[in-house]
Amino acid sequence: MSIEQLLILVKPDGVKKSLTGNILTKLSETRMLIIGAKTVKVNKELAERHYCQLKDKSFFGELVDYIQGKIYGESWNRVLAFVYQGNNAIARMRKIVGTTNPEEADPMSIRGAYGRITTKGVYENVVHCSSDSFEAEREIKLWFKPDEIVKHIYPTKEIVLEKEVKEVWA
Ligand code: IDP
Ligand code: MG
Repeated sequence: MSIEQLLILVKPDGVKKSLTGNILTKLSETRMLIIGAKTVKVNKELAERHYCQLKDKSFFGELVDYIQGKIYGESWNRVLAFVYQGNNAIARMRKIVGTTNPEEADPMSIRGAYGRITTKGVYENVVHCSSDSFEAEREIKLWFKPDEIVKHIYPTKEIVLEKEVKEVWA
């Protein structure tokens, strides 16, 4: 048994369909800890970096639009991002999340219950779940800063920034 962390995203279709509560309830069956959580408006750069391994696929452009919530309009162009931690977390979460194609996913899984395939052929499968420990580390470091996560399994370092422009409360 090994302690793993992974990235879960409630994708824009999950946010728009108001499925966040159902999804988190289902994921809580694992008794894993949420160690990071936030709402993110996804820009093109983040979308492309998140899905960089799929850049040669025919559906890449539509996938990048999908994770940005482009077809859903201004109120819904966001995702909810979570870092979960637990024993063998990735395999256990993937099981509850279900397989990539929502039509083939176990109907009791999140993707099987709530996903759909659009007429353009995009798998709108409601949630993202890291696929292995290598991807989990890459994705967590892409989406979260160390101070947004309350437990660290990857090393961090301190750097001194000068002339950093930062938005603060006025
Ligand atoms: P995963 O999300 O189960 O890890 P990946 O192969 O990493 O699956 O694909 C990322 C996302 O791209 C999927 O969750 C799904 O939204 C979309 N996708 C994957 N394969 C296809 C496909 O063959 N057609 C349309 N969309 C796909
Ligand atoms: Mg994947």
